[in-house]
Amino acid sequence: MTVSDPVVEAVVATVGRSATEIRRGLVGRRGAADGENPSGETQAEADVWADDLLAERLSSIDGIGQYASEERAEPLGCGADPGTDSSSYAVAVDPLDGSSNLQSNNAMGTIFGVYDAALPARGETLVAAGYVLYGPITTMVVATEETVTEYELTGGERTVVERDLAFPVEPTVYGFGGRVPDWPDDFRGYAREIEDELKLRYGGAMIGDVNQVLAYGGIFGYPGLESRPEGKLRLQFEGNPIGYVVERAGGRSSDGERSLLSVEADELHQRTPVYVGNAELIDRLESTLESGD
Ligand code: P6P
Repeated sequence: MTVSDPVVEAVVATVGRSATEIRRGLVGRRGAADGENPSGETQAEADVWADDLLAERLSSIDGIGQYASEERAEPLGCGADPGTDSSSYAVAVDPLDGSSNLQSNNAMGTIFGVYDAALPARGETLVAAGYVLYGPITTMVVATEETVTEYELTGGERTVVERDLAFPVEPTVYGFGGRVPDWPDDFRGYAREIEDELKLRYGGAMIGDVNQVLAYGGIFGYPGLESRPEGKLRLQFEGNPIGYVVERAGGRSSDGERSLLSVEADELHQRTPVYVGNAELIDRLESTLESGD
């Protein structure tokens, strides 16, 4: 099933085709590269390689005016300025989300967001977003204005496995990042409630954890920490795309106060607390953090 917007379809098809190659290319690229990404994190060889591969292919799509990624300090200009020319979008990518899981051979992902605005941009300007999950099976979830679709990827082709993907009504699992002693008291109180209600599922790569929440219902969060109130995850490359997917599937996203898609975007690599899940759980979280209980 293709996406109606031809530029978005070209992005989705390119990411889907590249995912098979990226998965194969992880072998032999598990070591640390020489540099750090703009967030100051050590890069894996696979981070740099996947970013170069996606940059070359996505920036050559007619209608893509900017390519930006977690691995690059600045966006790559590649055509008409996004947001001004109606047919020009910006694509923001986390080429390998959770690449620290390479060492332990655990799930990882590729995240993309298609913005109808120059980057950095608010999530409300997204026209599509999605992610690839490198699990036992390589799957891709794509959200557009119309719907949310899950595909299985084999040999560069994508096969629909679920149309109109919707959040399960009953929440089952939760996963919260950061160290417990580093959680602010109000979040820790909320986490204790959730621990009594749901099952822990935390794998260290946001895409693996978010996909479990989308499959089983529940909540994923990487909170603002005492040591780092802005949290760890990046708004442009992780928070916005995942917030868009979750909200299109009938869930909610939040930075603790508001939808992630409403958060002002001031810097390309700005971090934000990220919470996504069943609406009731997110509503409860925001009430708790607001009251500071
Ligand atoms: P921690 C991976 O490095 C990542 O950016 C997300 O994919 C993941 O949710 C988080 O960081 C894991 O962080 O502190 O648990 O290693």
